[in-house]
Amino acid sequence: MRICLLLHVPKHIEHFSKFSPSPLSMKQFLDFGSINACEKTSFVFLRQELPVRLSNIMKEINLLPDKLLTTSSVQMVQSWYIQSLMEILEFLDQNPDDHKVLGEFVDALVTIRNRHNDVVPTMAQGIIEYKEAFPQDPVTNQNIQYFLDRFYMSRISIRMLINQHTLIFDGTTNPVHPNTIGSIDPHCQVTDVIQDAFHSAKMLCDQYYLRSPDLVIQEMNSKKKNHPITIVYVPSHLYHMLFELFKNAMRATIETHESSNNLPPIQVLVSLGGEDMSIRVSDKGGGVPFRRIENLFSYMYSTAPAPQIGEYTRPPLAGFGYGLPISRLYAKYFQGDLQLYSMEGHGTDAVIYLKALSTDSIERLPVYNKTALKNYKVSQEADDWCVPSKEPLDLSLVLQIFIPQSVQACLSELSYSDVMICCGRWTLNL
Ligand code: W6P
Repeated sequence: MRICLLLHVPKHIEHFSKFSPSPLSMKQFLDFGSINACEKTSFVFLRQELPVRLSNIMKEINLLPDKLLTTSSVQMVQSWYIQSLMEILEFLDQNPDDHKVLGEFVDALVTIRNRHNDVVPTMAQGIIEYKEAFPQDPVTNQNIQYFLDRFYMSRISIRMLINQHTLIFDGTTNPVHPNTIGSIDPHCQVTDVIQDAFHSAKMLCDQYYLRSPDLVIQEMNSKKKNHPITIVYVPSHLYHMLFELFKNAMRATIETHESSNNLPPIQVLVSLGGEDMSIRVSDKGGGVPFRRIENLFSYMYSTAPAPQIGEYTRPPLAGFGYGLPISRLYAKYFQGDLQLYSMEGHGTDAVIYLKALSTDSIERLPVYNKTALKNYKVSQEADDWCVPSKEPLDLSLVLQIFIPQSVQACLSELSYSDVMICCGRWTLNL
């Protein structure tokens, strides 16, 4: 059976990748967990939808440049995807009315989730291997960014589906949060999550720097004045984003006020409008030059071999690993975003934008199609913007000419180093 399946995996990937993933809304997620929650409906949906999401992203893994695809790390990740796909396909011909089948499906999902626990560090290792083997390869930061944003978004969505099914249908209620539906809190108190995340970051910060800035929270509820702001959301996702932002804000605050006795607090503003629920985290940590902001979200530039942790060295509080790019994916997953506004010399505002209405919170999923395919064709062509040069042109040496055919013959008489040909958009330096 297994060998037979393995042989047919490429065919199954072809088949299921022809379907687009079906994005679910918060409401649909909640319906799966409501009173008339139907494990059978969820099972029948997932045994189709999980292969669709897996196959769509497996097609994109296959488009990675060979030199990256053949690293042992990426090969390992790919084998996990093939194994998990096969295990779900086993359920296609099974009876949804059989309780034993439903139980085995939950077990299979738990096994799959555990198998993929280390995908992020393993992919990072693949990038390191690749950077070491081919330091000057044309596969750019841009290509890697494009793939990993889609790959990790797909992973977030698949784990969300698995978590919902296993949490809702394991027959217990969450003893700490009895009102959650799987991992979703229909009344997620934003300020509570902010305080939790701040507290955790503060513990790390105190451990590392022996001090930490304070927190000041302000709420603006334009819908219901002076009422605590709540949203329908996945508290663990919100926590992940805030924890990351707080670590960065604390590190910046402390490192720019090293010689000062008091630290400016980290200020948080939570604002609820008709469409958005926004959270701004402000620090006075000296800011980041505008040019470097994009790099903070780059997988390529933030992939460095893990620092060797010795007796006298500790991992830094923030600024290594994939914290920020993956936090932004969590925000985008339900149609939100995460942006940084920094003023070098002063500080940084990080803003999380989330949808205020659960009807707008719909999964944002990558789909494999021709447009995606185009993005994997590495362009060898020159950029359509000039590369800024630090040396100013010595205009006295430049003879500008527009060259009619008749004059071209004369060109051979000139010294080429003195000639710049301007022709439409193009400038040719000879
Ligand atoms: C900084 C850099 C940064 C990244 C993310 C969040 C806050 C901050 N502050 O200086």
